[in-house]
Amino acid sequence: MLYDKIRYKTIKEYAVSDKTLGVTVSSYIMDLQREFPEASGDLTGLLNELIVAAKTINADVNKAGLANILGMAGKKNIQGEEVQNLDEFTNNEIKSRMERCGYVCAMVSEEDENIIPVKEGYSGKYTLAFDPLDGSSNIDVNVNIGTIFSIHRRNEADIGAPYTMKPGTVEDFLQKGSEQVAAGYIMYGSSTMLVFTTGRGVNGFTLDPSVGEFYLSHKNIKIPKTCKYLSVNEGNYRYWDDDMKQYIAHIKEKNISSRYIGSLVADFHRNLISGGIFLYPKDSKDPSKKQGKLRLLYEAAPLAFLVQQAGGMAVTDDGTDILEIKPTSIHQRTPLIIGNKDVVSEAVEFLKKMKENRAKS
Ligand code: FDP
Repeated sequence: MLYDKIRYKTIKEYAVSDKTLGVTVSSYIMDLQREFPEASGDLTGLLNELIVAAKTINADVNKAGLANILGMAGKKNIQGEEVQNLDEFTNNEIKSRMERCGYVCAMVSEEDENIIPVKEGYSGKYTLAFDPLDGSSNIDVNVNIGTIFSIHRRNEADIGAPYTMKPGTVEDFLQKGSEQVAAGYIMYGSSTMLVFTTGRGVNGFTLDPSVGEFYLSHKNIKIPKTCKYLSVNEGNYRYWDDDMKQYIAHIKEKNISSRYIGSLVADFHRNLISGGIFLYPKDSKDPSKKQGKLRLLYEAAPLAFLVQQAGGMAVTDDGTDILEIKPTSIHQRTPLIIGNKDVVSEAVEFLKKMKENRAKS
């Protein structure tokens, strides 16, 4: 009894106690589950499986240079991009771990054209969409890369008893970002971090490689009020529309520094911790990517959920809330403006005014 009282502190108690340092991610997730006595434990199980995958991927990423797994795998993915060996490693690691965990009904990965079925008899009540290795153009140059994930409950009508549920369908994935039950990323960098939300704030956990465990290191992350950084690929300037060109010129007049890594997870993480705005607008560079480069399901929506929980905001370049977009296909792309709420709102206002002025003239 005494043990129970000491061990099973509520999240609220953790939040006011400095003893949170040293809390492992699995114990944190179990405590979250205890706040929902009716919970089946499936989400806990799913997150724990993902964490194991993350640790394995981390090990692969760390020894990439030694194990000769850098470089191209010699084929293109469905987005027409070169697939790198590490992309394949990470994609296979997540797929093989999740396909028989019993918690997901199907998966969507950036690297697979169609939805990925799970093993027969293992269909569960969640969907998992993921980008196994985001920022892959940075792999060979030892710059931060990451895994992004987004979890929804599958369509309610298909949730049944364990081991009897039907396979997942594309429809299960065509849900708004606002309906995510959990989302986050693992960033492989100078230290490896897991940052995630289940809709009760954002917390960051840092991997202690000597122990092989993620510990709570960034409690209840809130994006700072001051927007320190502007992150955008200005190499695309000539492909932007005039409104976007003018907005970027406008924001550069402010007290802001430019930072662009070219790994979404790393750019997002820096801005989440230090304050900033990240933009990937639509451009005319590639006619097949009319809606920008980033994908809604496993890039924009999970990061939008995180930023919203951290007090920020994510929209498209016409001001649509990313979390309110109902996808029409699993690899849908979207323009993305994400970061400090005030600055993102101001960007929306600016772009709206430009459009109105153009309509008038
Ligand atoms: P990458 O192509 O290297 O995988 O969507 C993928 C992504 O990287 C993001 O991580 C990153 O923010 C963006 O594309 C970088 O694109 P640009 O090189 O066009 O700036």
